[in-house]
Amino acid sequence: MPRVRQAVKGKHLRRNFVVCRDVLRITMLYSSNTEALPISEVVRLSISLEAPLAAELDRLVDRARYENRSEYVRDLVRRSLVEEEWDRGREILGTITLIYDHHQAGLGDRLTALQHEHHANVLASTHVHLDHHMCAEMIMMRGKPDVLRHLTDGMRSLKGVLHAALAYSSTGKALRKE
Ligand code: NI
Repeated sequence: MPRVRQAVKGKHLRRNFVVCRDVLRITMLYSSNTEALPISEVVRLSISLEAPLAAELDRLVDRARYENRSEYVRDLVRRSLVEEEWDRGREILGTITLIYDHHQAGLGDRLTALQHEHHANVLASTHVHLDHHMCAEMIMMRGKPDVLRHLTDGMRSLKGVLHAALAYSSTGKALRKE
């Protein structure tokens, strides 16, 4: 009986393998039709840090609830890549968060007009009514860093806008080169 079970289990495993192989083949074909994703090779690095700095690293890893140092360092590198994209003026992704008083005369129309002027950059926006007076709006944008900064500054300077923050992110192109 154990032998039969073993055989069934083996067949089951083989079937799973075939399915996995087919999925892999489909994925590879799909990738070759778009942009091929390189299969990442993991490189082991050894770095030297002074003891206090190493302790700080471990504290940061713990505080950010990473599984290990490698995960933390990977994200540090990715964060630097995103910063580099912004510094070099590449096409990036950014989200503007606005807090404003909608009772301010004409403000809603001005904010809408600014977004229409940048319609090619605006991907989506979300409006939340915080209370009787205050509104929050999140505007997801794609474009050159200067354009997004200029738009954020333009919105911040409007009377009634109490906070305008631009969160930096990436289209992901630079991050995919792993
Ligand atoms: Ni509102």
